[in-house]
Amino acid sequence: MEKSSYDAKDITVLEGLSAVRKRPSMYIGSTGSRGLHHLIYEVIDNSIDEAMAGFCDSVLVVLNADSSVTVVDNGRGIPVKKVEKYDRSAVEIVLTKLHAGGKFGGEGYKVSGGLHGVGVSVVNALSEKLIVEVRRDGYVYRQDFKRGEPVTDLIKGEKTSAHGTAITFYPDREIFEEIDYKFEILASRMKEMAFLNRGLKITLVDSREKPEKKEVYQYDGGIVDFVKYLCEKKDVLHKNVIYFKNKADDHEVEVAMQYTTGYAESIFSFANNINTTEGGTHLSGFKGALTRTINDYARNTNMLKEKDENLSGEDIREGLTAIISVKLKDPQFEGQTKTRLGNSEIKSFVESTVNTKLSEFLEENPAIGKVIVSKCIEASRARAAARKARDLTRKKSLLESSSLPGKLADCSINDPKYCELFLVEGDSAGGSAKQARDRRFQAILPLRGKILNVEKARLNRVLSSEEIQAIITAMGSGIGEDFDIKNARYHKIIIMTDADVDGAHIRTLILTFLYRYMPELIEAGYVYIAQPPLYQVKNNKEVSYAYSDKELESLKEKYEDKKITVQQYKGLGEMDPDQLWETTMNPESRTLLKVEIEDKLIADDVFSTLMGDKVEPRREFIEKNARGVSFIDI
Ligand code: 0RA
Repeated sequence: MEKSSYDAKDITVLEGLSAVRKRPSMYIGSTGSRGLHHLIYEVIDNSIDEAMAGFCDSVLVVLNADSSVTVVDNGRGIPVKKVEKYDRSAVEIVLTKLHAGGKFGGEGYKVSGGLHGVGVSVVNALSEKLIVEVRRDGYVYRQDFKRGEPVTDLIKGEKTSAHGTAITFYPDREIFEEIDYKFEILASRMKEMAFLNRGLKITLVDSREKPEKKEVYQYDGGIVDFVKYLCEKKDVLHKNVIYFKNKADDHEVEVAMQYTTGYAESIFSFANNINTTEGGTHLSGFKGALTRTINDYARNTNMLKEKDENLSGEDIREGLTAIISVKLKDPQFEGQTKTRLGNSEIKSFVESTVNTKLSEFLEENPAIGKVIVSKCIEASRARAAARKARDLTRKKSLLESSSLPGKLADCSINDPKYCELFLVEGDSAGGSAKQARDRRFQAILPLRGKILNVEKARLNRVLSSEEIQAIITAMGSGIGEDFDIKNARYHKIIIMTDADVDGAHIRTLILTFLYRYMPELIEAGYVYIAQPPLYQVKNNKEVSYAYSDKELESLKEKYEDKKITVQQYKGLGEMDPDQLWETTMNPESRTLLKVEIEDKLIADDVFSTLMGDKVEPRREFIEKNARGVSFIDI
């Protein structure tokens, strides 16, 4: 009989873990690197929940040499008693039933219900092997699983007075494309978790390396230490971080903030330790209260006169680094990536907390109040000047028939979906690219020399830079408050610079500008980096290209006994247009690197380190990352 629709039997089957193995991406997002790391977060989140509930102060994460991962905590341990309804231990239920964890957990705040929120059973389903060890009620208990199915009972072992859970899992090679954990990605997340849970000790060990690598994160200052850390590479406007917290029955809030002399707004919000990158009620409560409190204070102290307009939210947030962390019993996550907090009660709670506590702080610290308000007023003046300049350019564009930059060689197709804009370093490479391109859908904008470092400049100066103006008008999508992605004239913007130090610098300058002023382009996946070859290898008439030293080595091996000539390309200009087309621009044969923001916090940090005022952190960063990892891999 042919089956055309699901019946009741199918649905009960789907409740088990086989559904997870059939469609892993539905549960963990992907079976690539992100999904793989997701498994680790899922397990850790359960340990963090124990910490938030006050039962756990230490978590150990070990990346084992055999590609397994062990997570150990000193929480209560998963309950070992039999659950009557299923006639199995709670341990087994938690590890084999979807969403079972919460059912035994009681009242506390939870990370594990949030972004990841699928439960350790999903990790079990996607693991070749998983071993759980529980220390609880005086004994050690152990159970083994294979691809989500128990292969032993829960076995009671030796006596112990300790308590906690240890889970070791082997991600399934049938499911994951590649099993390669990235220490730095895990490290930054563990660090974040430690900042958000004051006092919690998180240890990350990489046993794949000899000697093994070990880092310990533990911050007695909590999010105050977080803000200090984020500001380490910036010049601050006042010495101490401003901090306040407030608690009610079902929720609590903590805010830490510090003004820097810079121009970027670096505010990060969290709900139950989940980075709410889409913001939400807690963030808008904070922003509203901040704007109101600073304006009130500025008026009360007569720094804003009666005739003056109010300072805008943007003026007030310029140069501000802040962490807003709320914890709530019943978080509602909304938005495309489920990272926007929806609970409406939180907005007024955060608002009234910030209104009260920040005005108190300003009253008690008038010297700090003064430098902050002065900075905001300065920002407001600069913004007014920028607006004037922009209004002028807008008028100009109405008057002139073509307002596109003169240096732009535009493409002939009008549909942005198919159009590509190449930002090319230097006029000579720009010339080759213009000859090489397919003019139907590829536009070329040559940029002269180093563009302005926007990390060190305010909007009005940014807007008066000729090269940046050219990028803005060519893209057509506006900037800052005027930005609208719907007006983008190209859906691919491709940065094409030389494969040398200068090229890397120019690429970083362009990325800094895009990240700070048009982050939506990056988020939409419109920004790419061209990959020109580093070498040309010739054997008689056969020409091949190497895009890395490794590729060069394997080409040399391939032609082991034959005569070859190797030409190293120092710049795009050394390639003739045909070669440039074939190796770097032709969609059929090129590779492009898509720029993605894995974590805004890391990105913010990287840009302020690389492009900010302080020299020492930059040197350290470059020394640490110069080999292998490149800073565009964020
Ligand atoms: C269910 C209920 C309780 C704790 C846990 C699960 C739990 C799960 C994991 C996973 C890793 N570490 C964990 N720690 C605890 C509550 C236990 C109680 O009420 O005593």
